[in-house]
Amino acid sequence: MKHDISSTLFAEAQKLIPGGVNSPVRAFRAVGGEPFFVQRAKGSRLWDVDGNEFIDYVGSWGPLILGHAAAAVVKAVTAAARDGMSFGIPNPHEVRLAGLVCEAFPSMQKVRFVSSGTEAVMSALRLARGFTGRDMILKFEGCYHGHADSMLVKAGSGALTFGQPDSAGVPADLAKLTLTVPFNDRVAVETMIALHRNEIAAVIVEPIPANAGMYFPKPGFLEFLRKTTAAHGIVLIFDEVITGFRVAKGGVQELCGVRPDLTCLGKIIGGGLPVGAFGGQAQIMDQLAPLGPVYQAGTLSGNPLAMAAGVATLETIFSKPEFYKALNQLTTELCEGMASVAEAAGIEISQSQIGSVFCNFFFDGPVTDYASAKRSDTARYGRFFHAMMERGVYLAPSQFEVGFVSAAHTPGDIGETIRAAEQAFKSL
Ligand code: KE4
Repeated sequence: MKHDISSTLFAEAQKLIPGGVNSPVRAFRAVGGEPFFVQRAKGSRLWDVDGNEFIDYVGSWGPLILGHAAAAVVKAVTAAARDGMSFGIPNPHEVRLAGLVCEAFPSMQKVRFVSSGTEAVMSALRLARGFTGRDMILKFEGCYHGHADSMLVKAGSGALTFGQPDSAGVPADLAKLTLTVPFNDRVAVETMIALHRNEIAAVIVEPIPANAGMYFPKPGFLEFLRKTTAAHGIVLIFDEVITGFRVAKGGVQELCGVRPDLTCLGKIIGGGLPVGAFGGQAQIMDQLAPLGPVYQAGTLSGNPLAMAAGVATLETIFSKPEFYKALNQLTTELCEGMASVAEAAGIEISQSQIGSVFCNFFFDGPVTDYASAKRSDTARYGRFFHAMMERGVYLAPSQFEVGFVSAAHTPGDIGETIRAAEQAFKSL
């Protein structure tokens, strides 16, 4: 595969940008080799600067549920841009997007927009601390909630990919305020809450962890978290940055019926532009400045172009009653096909899928938590990743990320991917 121009660009990038990338996982360190540079993308496809074409299952890590350069989104952003790029004063688009988000998430009586998932989580944690007057946060090993200091403790995603569950630069005194327990472990949660009675401000969880690959809550676990946090005056935060508008219009909380106190969103609600959001009960949200004592702000929060992209994305989804059924069915066909060809090639994988999110662990047992996910054969995953790239399919450049199917993917894409996987598995 021709890679000259990407390689030249990467050499130049490394002189100017640490690691040559603006986010670590993009450096391909987990799978080896060098990243390609994208020239353009449309629908389910990416073209790199050397002219190679790929079926894309990363989709910018989740935002592009409609596919790349979706017509409705491009039209909305272009029109918004003609009216000005940013105002730093309220604009109609942010009110419209707030309405769509709160319609889809009944637990969100109010919402505030920010510019990334990290910023949404950071703000939600400060809000929970301000609302409760408590300092500690309880999270789950392997869950990733962005790179705010408090969250880089036994984190997933890039932090896990680099085998550095704890990041340098996070003050020990701050890290002490973040408690971590194994996901799905009720006893550990109850023990930690008993040990730190009246000290824990919030429990934050990815209701379906998707940053150490993907695994699922045991039946009743989320309901247990809801009941236990409510009993102890602890704010329950669902980090639905990945799952919001992805696994269902109303995220995991729509599927399981558990209502958190606060929810963090990102990715899809920005349609590919920088957006995050956090929201929940009005009595908590109204603690935020300018109403209350919890300060939170942002120059580009509610940016009209990002809001317009989010509105166009959500309105497109809302306009199609069968949107998720069709998308999820196509993803199931992909997963079943990949599992079948892996088995035929004698390759053991442990596959997880919900909606249009999937993960193929190179591991011969069930993956039910962070510990089992970490036992995956990451070297074999790396070889599979490159074998698929050679055959025109771009998967996540890390075993500890997930894949996404978009509404732009076609049955033809799925068939082509399964045929590529058949050859790739045989080559391992
Ligand atoms: P951002 O700050 O990257 O917009 O969102 C942080 C975040 C928060 N919560 C969850 C559940 C997330 O998955 C993320 C970010 N996801 C990663 C991919 N697993 C972003 C990709 C990257 O770091 O480059």
